[in-house]
Amino acid sequence: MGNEYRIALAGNPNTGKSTLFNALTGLKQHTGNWAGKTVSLAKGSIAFKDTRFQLIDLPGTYSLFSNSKDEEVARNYIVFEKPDVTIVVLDATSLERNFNLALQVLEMTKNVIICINLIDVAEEQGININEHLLTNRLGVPVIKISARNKKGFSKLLDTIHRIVTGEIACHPIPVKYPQEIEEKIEKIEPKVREIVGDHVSSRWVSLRLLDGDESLLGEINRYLSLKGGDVNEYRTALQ
Ligand SMILES: Nc1nc2c(ncn2[C@@H]2O[C@H](COP(=O)(O)OP(=O)(O)OP(=O)(O)O)[C@@H](O)[C@H]2O)c(=O)[nH]1
Ligand SMILES: [Mg+2]
Repeated sequence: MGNEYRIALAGNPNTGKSTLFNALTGLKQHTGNWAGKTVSLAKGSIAFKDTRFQLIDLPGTYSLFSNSKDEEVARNYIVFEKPDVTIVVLDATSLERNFNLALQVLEMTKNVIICINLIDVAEEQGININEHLLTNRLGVPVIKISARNKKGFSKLLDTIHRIVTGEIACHPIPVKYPQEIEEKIEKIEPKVREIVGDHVSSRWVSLRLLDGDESLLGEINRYLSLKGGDVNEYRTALQ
């Protein structure tokens, strides 16, 4: 058996992350029809072809800033623990709302799969989703599943496998901001890149610096000091 790859499950509350996690790992994470059930990181392992995937069930969040402990836990895992693949689980019946978080994840990390769950409910409601069009628009694989009915799993597992083995590459589209913000990013980003290198997305850090996210700065400091860097250089870069 070869490497074990870490695969994180992110998404809004109640989109079926734990249902998917349980179905794939055979474990019994708490699930139910209310938000906020998963509060800490659950981990479970599965074998697929010549590899193992360790799945990490993250708390459900509506965004990935520093608004709550759950958001920090999910964000820190994606940005600093750097899973090999992050699966964003979306509710097929509320795609517009769910895409907000998906786009945030696409800014943070490259290897992303957009997993559109509850496709059974969407089909009942006559909602048609063109996953090929979405894949082309987003630059990462988009896969429709029903976690409860175990539909779409082989395609999902196969896609994870193809990403970790380098058979397919993800090129997430950058979210474009108004010109005023883009100009600021352009100014800050090269300096940020000098400090973070490839450890963390420099565009994402630049955006958070523009937000004035102090709690994130503390986290980055901790992370970089482990890697031998210093966050005070960020503050200088901002001036
Ligand atoms: N019909 C249908 N229901 C589903 C599907 N997947 C999950 N559900 C239901 O959706 C509800 C929420 O599922 P969970 O797995 O607990 O959702 P979660 O994303 O882990 O929620 P949090 O931990 O609160 O973030 C449960 O009642 C599941 O049975 C699906 O594919 N189809
Ligand atoms: Mg859950």
